[in-house]
Amino acid sequence: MKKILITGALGQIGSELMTHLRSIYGTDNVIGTDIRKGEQDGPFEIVDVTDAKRLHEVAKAYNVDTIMHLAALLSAKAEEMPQKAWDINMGGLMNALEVARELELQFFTPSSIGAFGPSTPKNNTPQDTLQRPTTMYGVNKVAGELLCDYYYDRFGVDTRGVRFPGLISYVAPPGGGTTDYAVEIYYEAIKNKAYTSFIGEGTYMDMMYMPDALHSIVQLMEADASKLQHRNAFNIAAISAAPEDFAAAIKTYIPEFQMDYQVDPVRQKIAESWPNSIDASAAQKEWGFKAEYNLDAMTKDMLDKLAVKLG
Ligand code: VAH
Repeated sequence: MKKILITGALGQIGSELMTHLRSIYGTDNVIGTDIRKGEQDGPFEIVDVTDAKRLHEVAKAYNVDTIMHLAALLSAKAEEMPQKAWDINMGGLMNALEVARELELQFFTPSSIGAFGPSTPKNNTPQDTLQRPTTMYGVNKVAGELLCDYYYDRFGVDTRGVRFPGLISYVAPPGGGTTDYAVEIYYEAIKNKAYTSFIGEGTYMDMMYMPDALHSIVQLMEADASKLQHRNAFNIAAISAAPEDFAAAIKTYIPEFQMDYQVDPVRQKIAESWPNSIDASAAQKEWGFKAEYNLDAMTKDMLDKLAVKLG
């Protein structure tokens, strides 16, 4: 992996992954693409992943050896517009896989804890288990996992992926996700010392600080392929927490912080269909995955960084 094209490069993961990869492989070796132009300190192209021809053209023109496909609609947005979500999440994925097959590229795309459903074991969810998600996003993620396995088995494309928990970051805010509350709470803690959570008390989900997510992508992509038994959907995990756990962690730094609840039934239903905690032992065993940040360390870093960012 040394010349990389990222789709969805202006999104929550993409924007930080672009910077992270450029710090490792060099700015000119990481080409960002998205449906709109952002301010860029390196190569950037406008690409809509539903335009197969354009995606192929850009990958070929830059002579990349890797595609990191991040462009997607997240869970809550996908429930608002399920047909469009299918087009983007599945049509875009197929186009990206076809480019990887035709140009013989290494391939990364994330799955999610959203690939599990209400009938999946909720606590310490196993790597290999029942996956009957009840959201369009979850259907997309399970189908995506299977499609990436197929492209490896049938065409030999070196596809790899992880099931991300809810990701928390202070750079590009998420859009349209169920776990977005865990990002918003930090912004509101700095701005107003108060937050109204749209996810209810006692609703546990697995979460992860963005630095751990970025490190896991590079670690997996550079791992010895012969050691990988689960290529496209490694469970990874860091912090199993509910809204009240975030509030308590914030209060240790901002004692006057207050939280109340105004539950959004759509996102609450999605959250309740997902696991409470995830077993990441396969990733630990096959490629040495290890999260560095716990809830307290993430909270301290988020509040420090947002205090500067928000002035
Ligand atoms: C979402 N942040 O909320 C994404 C993620 C596990 C959650 O997939 O849809």
